[in-house]
Amino acid sequence: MRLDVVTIFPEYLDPLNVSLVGKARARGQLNVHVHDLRSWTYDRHNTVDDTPYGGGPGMVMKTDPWGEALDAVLADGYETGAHQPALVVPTPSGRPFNQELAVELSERPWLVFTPARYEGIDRRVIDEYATRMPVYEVSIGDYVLAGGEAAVLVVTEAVARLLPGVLGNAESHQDDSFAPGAMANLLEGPVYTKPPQWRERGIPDVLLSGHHGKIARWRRDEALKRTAANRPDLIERCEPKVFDKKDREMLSILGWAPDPAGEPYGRFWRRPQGVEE
Ligand code: JD8
Repeated sequence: MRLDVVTIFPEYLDPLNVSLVGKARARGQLNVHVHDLRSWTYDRHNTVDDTPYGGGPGMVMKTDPWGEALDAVLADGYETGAHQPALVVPTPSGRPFNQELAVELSERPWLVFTPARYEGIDRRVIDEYATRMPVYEVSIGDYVLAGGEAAVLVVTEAVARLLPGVLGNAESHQDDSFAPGAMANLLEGPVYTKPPQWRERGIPDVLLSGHHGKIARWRRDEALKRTAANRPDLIERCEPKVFDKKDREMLSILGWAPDPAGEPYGRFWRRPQGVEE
């Protein structure tokens, strides 16, 4: 996979030289090019922004630097054998980035990221390149950042770890939480390692029992507890058939029951406080 990033803060992307993405680059599994947008400005101040038509706060990123940058990046990619580019535009108004979208992006041969600053990029730039390639406008969460570079780091890591051979055998993404189609989309439970005692704190006995069935059950129960507490929406979204008898027992303890109005195993719903089953 080839990744291009056009930004006014190229140094913001330095983390792409280390850890999982850095190793993938070193192995040739990922080909990353970071470009300074100001390389395509020709005035004394290397201007990339201007006041918004229609007035309003802030500044808008100008068409010409982006158009020249993207044309140059695309030409270089094609010349070196890259194909089927897709534009990835981080924006708070974009499609929520999730594991399903990470999988979709990981299956593409070439991603061109356009992290903006200010109030964003003149819309005509996106509209222009949407005539030539798929455009993914993505948001990494319901909060406002000052620009799109952090989103590029997030999306790149989530995508890179899905590329064949990037994760070692011991780190498979097959059982990821949030993996599309996962049997039950639950959050990860707690993890422990040596030493067995730390500041008067020990390890749950079951994890030291060597009983794999009991360990698996304990881990599942802990995942259910954590998901019920932090992301009840993920439980409501699960097909009830993904929960076995023991899951249902734990869900009932946690205040969940199959929807009495629906099919015998309709979507789970939470019993209102104080209502016994
Ligand atoms: C790109 C400029 C700042 C946004 C005026 C604040 C993503 N989940 C996310 N939150 N924020 C962004 C994001 C913010 C950006 C840009 C992404 C470019 N800004 C602007 C509009 C309001 N300022 C994001 N992914």
